[in-house]
Amino acid sequence: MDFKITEELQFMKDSAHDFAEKEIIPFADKWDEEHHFPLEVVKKMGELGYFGCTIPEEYGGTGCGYLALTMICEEISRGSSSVRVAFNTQNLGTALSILRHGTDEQKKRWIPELISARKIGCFAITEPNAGSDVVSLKTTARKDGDHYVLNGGKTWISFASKADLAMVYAYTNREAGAKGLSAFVVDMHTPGISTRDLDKLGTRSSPTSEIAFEDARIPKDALLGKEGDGVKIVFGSLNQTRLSCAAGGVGLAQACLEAAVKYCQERSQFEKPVGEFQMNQALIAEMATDIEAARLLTYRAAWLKDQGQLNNVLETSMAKLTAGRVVTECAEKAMRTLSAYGYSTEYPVARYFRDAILYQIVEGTTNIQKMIIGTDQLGIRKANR
Ligand code: GRA
Repeated sequence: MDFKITEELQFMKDSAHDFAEKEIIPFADKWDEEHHFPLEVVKKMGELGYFGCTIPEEYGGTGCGYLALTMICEEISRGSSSVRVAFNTQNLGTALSILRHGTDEQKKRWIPELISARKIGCFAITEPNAGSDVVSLKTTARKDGDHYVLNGGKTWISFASKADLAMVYAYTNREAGAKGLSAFVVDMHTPGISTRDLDKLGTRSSPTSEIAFEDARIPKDALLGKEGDGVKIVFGSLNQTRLSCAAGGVGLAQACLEAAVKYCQERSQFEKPVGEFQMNQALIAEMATDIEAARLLTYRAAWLKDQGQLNNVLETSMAKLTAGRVVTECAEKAMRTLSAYGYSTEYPVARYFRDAILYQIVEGTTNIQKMIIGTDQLGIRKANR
């Protein structure tokens, strides 16, 4: 077992750390307050190759791997959990699915645009009545000559209102059950597609929207893979997008720890720094230890993917479950450490607190991760299929 991080990986992590310090952290609270989507920063990240780690050079990527992406994603999320979402919209939930299931022509056409962030992506799975239960989604794609006609509605879709391209999951054959689900790469500027932004508690500089498809005609070459491949593509994709959530949770938890440590060192009460009090020391110790455990699970899930095990649903769910728990606990502990200053919107801890709970909701709730892991361990349904 080799826990050593290579010099190359450490360099990439440090560079992303510096990028977040300069380009994200000074502005993140203001963006959050104004619900501003920092498109220019996402584009810079694209230019720097942050979204190309899992994509080979022939399609414009760097090919440096899942662990590299995880470490970069962690550092970006330490700066702004909202900006972290771009790893999924530009790569893991879009470009990567095209790489795994698309034709050479589709790969050449869409992947370089997405990973460079010249085009903004999104992926549309969730619907008002289909959240945890993915296969119950209702959107349809009816074949009509050289086109498919999309009808239905999606909700809680990150970046949808800013997106040029969307991975859309829709039924081409409702009677066939899960085998009738298909995946499409859709031009979001197609007539018949509209979006409406939703307001939310946190992650406010990442826009989240509803999408309506009303007789939206998309060309037949928008189909990814074959008709009926949708289930394979969507579950294969969720197992990669969950990695960015695990990394994002770790990064945000790290920000919580750092804020608590700084406060403990700077704030004095009863004539000594509050870090001298054992109850605060206990909080810091718990946070640091839990974060390291979540980080190790996350790096291991990424490392397995680098070994070619992209279907490591069990290990990825364990990492996501743990990171989701740890980040919410760390946000609460940071809040307790800073108390009134944590609650004040003048410090980022209030933002961390609002952003943290998302990691128990997105990409499969905490209960869904427990279901995946529990049913695997009980021999009911193997997670790594
Ligand atoms: O045999 P079949 O033809 O009926 O197919 C079944 C199965 O073989 C079908 O799916 C197939 N399947 C898979 N195929 C390939 C299942 N898993 C895989 C796989 N890994 N690879 C139905 O399977 P099932 O076992 O009966 O599944 P289920 O009981 O219907 O549901 C399973 C489960 C609950 C785990 C699943 O639906 C699930 O993961 N739900 C959570 C949904 C989720 O994660 N949504 C996230 C939305 S996107 C998002 O949050 C964006 C956030 C952006 C950001 O912040 O990053």
